[in-house]
Amino acid sequence: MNSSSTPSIVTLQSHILEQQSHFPEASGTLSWVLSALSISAKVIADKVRHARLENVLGSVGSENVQGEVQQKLDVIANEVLLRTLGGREGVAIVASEENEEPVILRDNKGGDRRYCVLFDPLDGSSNLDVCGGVGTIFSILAHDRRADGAQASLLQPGVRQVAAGYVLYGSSTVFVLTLGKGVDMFVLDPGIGAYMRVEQGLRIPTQCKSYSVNEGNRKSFPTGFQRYLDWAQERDYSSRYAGAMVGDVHRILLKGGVFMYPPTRKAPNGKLRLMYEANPMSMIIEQAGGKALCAPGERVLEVRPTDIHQRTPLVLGSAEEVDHVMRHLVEPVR
Ligand code: P6P
Repeated sequence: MNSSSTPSIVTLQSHILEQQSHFPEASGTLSWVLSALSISAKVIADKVRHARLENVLGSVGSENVQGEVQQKLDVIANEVLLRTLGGREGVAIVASEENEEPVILRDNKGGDRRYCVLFDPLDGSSNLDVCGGVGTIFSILAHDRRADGAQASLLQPGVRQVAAGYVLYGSSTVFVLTLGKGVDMFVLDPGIGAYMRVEQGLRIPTQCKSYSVNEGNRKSFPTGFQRYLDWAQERDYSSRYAGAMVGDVHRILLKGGVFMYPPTRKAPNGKLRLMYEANPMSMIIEQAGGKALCAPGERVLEVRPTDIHQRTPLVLGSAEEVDHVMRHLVEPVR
């Protein structure tokens, strides 16, 4: 095999520097922020893999700002991210699912561009005790120095994200990233401690007869969703639901299909958080050629946020599959 056909070895770090080289005016600040996320994910992956051995499974006996029981690893993963991002000059503010208020790391002095990083440190952590897939989801916004306080700088619509991605701690540790010019996928090689690029310019299949939703809530879904489920089941759609968004969405990114968290009686605005779950995942899916809507004709990424922990209904995945859902939401299908 001659050298031109031998695939090059590209790590996440070299990929980030390669992308930075396309922006001559770039100072490298964003690259350093992404590097902190990469290191955090390695540390979290190690702690997830050793959780049962080091007896850090289970809950801490308290609830987070969402009123959800905090797992011990939620707190540990949150601390890892706060500490690594805190060490990066380019990070002005961080906001986490686990913290009620944003953490202001640096004031507005200094000329360099800075960033806001929002994250769900360990999404789906209730799966940990049963060795299910869990993940970290992150969203990066340019810090708005003119904004009046942290909340104002954070409350930007998803279309303003400069980068977004997730890490899936599953049968392997997968890092999926978009910088606004397509989606790239990396797998951690634990032997050398580096994320190796395995896919560049990922495209989501345009259709796949598979949906992902918690059907236990079916009776409290708006009737349009119930009509869609009847329609899909009459056409032999398969159902896949892991109860952890990162694993469910990753499967759809690679295989196609549609993921939904509709409004329910318990969560009338949907359960998923806009700023650090729906927005980053929607950017990934749209960058891969899919769709992400919160209602017919309403892109998730265009929602103007009013609170960093606000929730949203969500339908995302293959363009054709999202269309099938939306068609049933707007009118009864004859
Ligand atoms: P339910 C995990 O708690 C999470 O935030 C997402 O990862 C997941 O998609 C959803 O909630 C699962 O919620 O109500 O189906 O258990």
